[in-house]
Amino acid sequence: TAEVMSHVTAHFGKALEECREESGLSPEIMEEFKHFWSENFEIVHRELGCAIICMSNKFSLMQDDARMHHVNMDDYIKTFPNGEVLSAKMVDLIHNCEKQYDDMTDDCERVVKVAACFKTDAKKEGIAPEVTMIEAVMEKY
Ligand code: B8M
Repeated sequence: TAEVMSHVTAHFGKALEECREESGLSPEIMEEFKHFWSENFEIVHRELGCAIICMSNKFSLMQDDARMHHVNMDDYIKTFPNGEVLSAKMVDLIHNCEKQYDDMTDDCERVVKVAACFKTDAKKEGIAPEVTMIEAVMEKY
């Protein structure tokens, strides 16, 4: 659900500042990770892909090939309130997007494509949170 996704995003987003330097993601491109879900934020910058890889590695959510670690992602989502209602769906959506861009060899470029695909599909499925929902739970993490 969108409510669960707001928790996942609020927690995951905390790793952004630790990853700014190595990813080269400037605050001009993305000020806070909650804007990932903003209607007017376009997921197009290679630096955002690099940042997502760096952030995912903080929580062991990716394999060495910069693809999602299915078991760890499932476990991670389940650590949030009602996470068990979102985990399988989210892993499925992300994996489906990964398959569409599997031929891309630049990890950062590929991950930003996968992330954009995931945002579109999560909206279609009605599990994309509003930025205000993320703001409401950010203080918990
Ligand atoms: C990575 C889980 C964090 C969930 C927070 C919300 C949105 C972040 C989206 C990135 C999804 C892209 C997953 C990367 C898979 C790379 O193949």
